[in-house]
Amino acid sequence: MNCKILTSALPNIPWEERPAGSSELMWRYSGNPVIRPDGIRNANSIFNSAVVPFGDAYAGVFRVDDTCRIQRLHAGFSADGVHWKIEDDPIVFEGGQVFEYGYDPRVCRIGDDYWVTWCNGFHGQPTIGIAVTRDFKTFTQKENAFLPFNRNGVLFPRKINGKYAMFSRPSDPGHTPFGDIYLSFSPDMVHWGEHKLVMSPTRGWQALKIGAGPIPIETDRGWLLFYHGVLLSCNGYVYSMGAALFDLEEPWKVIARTDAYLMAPKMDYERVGDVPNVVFPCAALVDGATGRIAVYYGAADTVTGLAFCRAEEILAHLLKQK
Ligand code: BMA
Repeated sequence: MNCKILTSALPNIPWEERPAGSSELMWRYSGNPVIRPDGIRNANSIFNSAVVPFGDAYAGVFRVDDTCRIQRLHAGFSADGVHWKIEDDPIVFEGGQVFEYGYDPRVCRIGDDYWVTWCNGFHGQPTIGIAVTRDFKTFTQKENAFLPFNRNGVLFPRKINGKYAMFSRPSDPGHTPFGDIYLSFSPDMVHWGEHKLVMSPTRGWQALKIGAGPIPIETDRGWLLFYHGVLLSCNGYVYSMGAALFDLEEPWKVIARTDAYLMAPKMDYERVGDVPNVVFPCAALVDGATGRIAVYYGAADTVTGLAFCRAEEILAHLLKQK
């Protein structure tokens, strides 16, 4: 399929070709999991984390649950996107905002700024925290985007019709047995409004709730989003991954979405861990020149895995489903 990925080239993207004999649209890195808690001081687990190109290397913000089992955010750096040095100490945000715990970060580059959004503990309740950095050393926390309860705040990498845009997933204070993806706009990253319902749960792997994953990828066919969907089994929640495509200028309009998942818990490290049966994507690297995509996902709330796909194949698959 002929399509254009409207992002920069990233020749040193971590990459492995689809294994011989496989017809999967998304395949796992053979060296998974790429990030484990071993060797990071006081780390119980590292998962549901976000990485971006930074200079000619990579940087990221990582969810590290510590040995008190409090969710913290740590910065990390990598030359190749596979081998990571995660800081031993959590990020200490400047800006004087409330930060009681932080989890499931996303990082979005807009101009020279790297915006971090995450599920922020605000007087005991989850909502969407926002901070900005230019060097992954000093982070300035801004006002929360929304009132509690909310999770999975995911920014768009450019303004749309002159405004910042963010997906989010209104929730409850607990483990939220429901959830739709909404879209909100802001002129200044402080005041958010013009809320729109984007997508709701449907059936099977995405019957219970859904939430946006990595930063949407701009293509000439629309915004490509990887997202998680959840089903409730007799043993609890199962988190899988799908993709959807949205209108470029009115991104609350769904062009297509996957009915079958792209990836579901299958490997031992996805099935066994602190929360079993979870693949939870939070970041994607994209090589705009070739359409290669590397998705980072939390596995069983314990470690972080890497999976690969090609944009033109995912777009062709989505457009066939229309
Ligand atoms: C996220 C977080 C986690 C949870 C997970 C599955 O939304 O709430 O704490 O276990 O989903 O990875």
